[in-house]
Order: sequence, then C-alpha cells, then structure tokens
Amino acid sequence: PEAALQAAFDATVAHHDRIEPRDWMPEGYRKTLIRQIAQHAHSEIIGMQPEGNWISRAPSLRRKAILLAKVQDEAGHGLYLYSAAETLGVSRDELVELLLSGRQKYSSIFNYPTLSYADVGTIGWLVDGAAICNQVPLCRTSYGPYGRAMIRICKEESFHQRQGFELLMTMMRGTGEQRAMVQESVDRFWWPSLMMFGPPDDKSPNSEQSMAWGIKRNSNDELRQKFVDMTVPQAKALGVTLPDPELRWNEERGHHDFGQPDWAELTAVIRGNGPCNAQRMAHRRKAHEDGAWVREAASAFAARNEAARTA
Ligand code: FAQ
Repeated sequence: PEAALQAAFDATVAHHDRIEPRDWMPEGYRKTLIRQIAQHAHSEIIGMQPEGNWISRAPSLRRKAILLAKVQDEAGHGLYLYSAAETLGVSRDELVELLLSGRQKYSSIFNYPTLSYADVGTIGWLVDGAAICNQVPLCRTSYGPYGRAMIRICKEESFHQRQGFELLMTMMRGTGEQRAMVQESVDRFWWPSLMMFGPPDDKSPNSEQSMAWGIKRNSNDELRQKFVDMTVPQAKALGVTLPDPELRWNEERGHHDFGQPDWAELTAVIRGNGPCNAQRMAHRRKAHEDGAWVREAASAFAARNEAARTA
C-alpha cells in the first residue's frame, strides 16, 4: 500500500541514500525533478549561444580551440541532463517542445548579451563559478541519475571556470584598454551572476519542499553567500573591482556582507523580458527547424535497420 511505499521513500531520503528510476516516488517529487532537471538541461543548450557568438572571432587559434571545446561541453551537459530527465518518464522531444513553446524555463543569465571577448572570460569565471557552487552539492542530490550526471558536469565546469579566470588574468596583464574591457565586463555580469541562484529564500516557493526531499542540499541564499565568499579573493587576485559598494568582510559572521541584486530585474528576465530572451528563443527554434532533416534521416535509418533485423 501507498503508506508503506511512502515510508520506504522517506527512509531512503532520510538516510541520504539514492532514489532510483524504478523506485516508488511521490508524484510531486517526480514533477519537481523533471522541472529542475529540464530547466537545467535547457540552460546548458541555450547557454551555448552567448559564448558561441564569439567562436568565429576568437583572437587566436588557442583561444578558439578552448572556446570550441567549452561550448561543445555545454551541449554534452544538456544531453546527459535530458537523459537523466528521461528516466523519470518524459521524453526529450516533450521537453524540447516545452522549452520551444515557452512553458519551461532556462537560466536567466543567458538572456544577457556578450559584447566583448572579455565576456568569454567573465562567463567562465563568474557564470561557471556560480554554476559550480550550485552544482557541486547537487552531486549529492537524492535522485541517482541526476547526481551521477552532475559529477562529470562539475569536473568540466571546473575546467571552464579556470579557462575564464586565465583569460581574464592574461587580459589584466595586457594594455590599459584590455584591463578596462575586463572591468566593464565584470560590471555587467556581477549582478546577473548573483541572480543565477534564484530568488531570496523567503521568496523561493520551491526551496523548502525541494530541500526536504533532498533534491536541493542548500538554499538559494546559502549558495549565493558561498559564491560571494569564494569570488572576492579571486577578484582581488585579478585586480578587478566588484561593483557593489556594500561588499565588505564581516568578521562576526565570518562571511562577506553584500548588496541585494535588483530582484525586479530577475522577475522580468524570467518572464521573458530580459535583453536577449527573444533572440535566444528565435535562434533555438531556427536551429531546431534546421535540424529536422537530421532527425528524419536518423528515424528512417533506424526504421530500415529494424525492418532488416526482423525480416
Ligand atoms: N533563472 O523556488 P525557486 C549552467 C525560477 S548553470 C530562471 O527558488 P528552485 C552552466 C524557478 O525555476 C544554469 N528561472 O526555484 C553553464 C522557479 O520557477 P517554476 C543552470 C529561475 O528550482 C555555464 C521560480 O523561479 N543551472 O547552465 C531562476 O527551487 C556557462 C522560483 O524559484 C541550474 O539549472 C533563474 N536564475 O531553485 C552553461 C541548476 N531562479 O519552475 C553554459 C539546477 C529561479 O516554479 C555556459 N537548478 N528561477 O515556475 C537549481 O539549482 C534550482 O532550480 C534553482 C532555482 C536554484 C535555479
């Protein structure tokens, strides 16, 4: 009976063991996981665009090879995550349709433009840095396939973060113009990076239940704090200023105090009104349509093989 199944599920979650695809799970748990994993997968795929924008204009062969590898990694992350979501009983086709029709979200951060090559470095440093803070705890999420996908993703994100930092460090050792380009980029990406962690805890409708289920291991504000504490010394090493006049070390708390992002801006961006939402979605829809022949050819090939096998 349901009560016994629920008790077994609760015990597994309480022991920090894993829930696996064939295990019984509450419908809300399944739905929440599909929502979060799909949003995460869509973010990786849409997240290819801002940096992909610079592949054809990379300043050197070395930078181009690094950037190509990074953008390909994001595609791979999207695919592992769609596969993890499929273990919950949805198909990748359905999820792609939910993205393209605007019924599922992707991370707000990818709705900001990349205006200079310094943005490639800043995205690696700050955006991948924020992604790592958020995703390392997800390696211990209660749902097995999601946690296992996160392990490899985190290793790759860590390479991405370092290449960004290294790019910025190189520019900071360059000309005055290059240093100004880095600072301008950091000024634009700082607040949107803090918004990646989601709304403050008291305005986060999903956090409490997701934490009780062991889907999330930390709250949005805890992870945001961790990111700020991790990033401040890195900014110092780079020689850039973080654009927050309230940012300072709080000896008593053992953490940095910092200002609040403009939460109305996050709401607007999530609702589709960020600087690049329309462009990102139009690009994704066109790529999907342009790829239709590949899907048709693959299906025809699979059907022919299957017919030959069963003939
Ligand atoms: N953007 O109740 P909560 C990457 C939505 S990293 C858009 O707090 P939750 C790597 C939220 O869905 C980026 N929507 O929600 C990369 C919910 O809406 P719903 C992807 C946001 O789920 C780097 C509502 O607001 N990472 O891709 C955002 O408990 C460089 C209320 O919020 C992940 O997805 C936002 N920033 O916590 C790739 C990590 N924040 O669905 C390329 C996994 C909130 O109820 C280049 N996800 N919302 O209508 C998570 O950890 C969580 O889902 C949070 C949100 C923390 C994002």
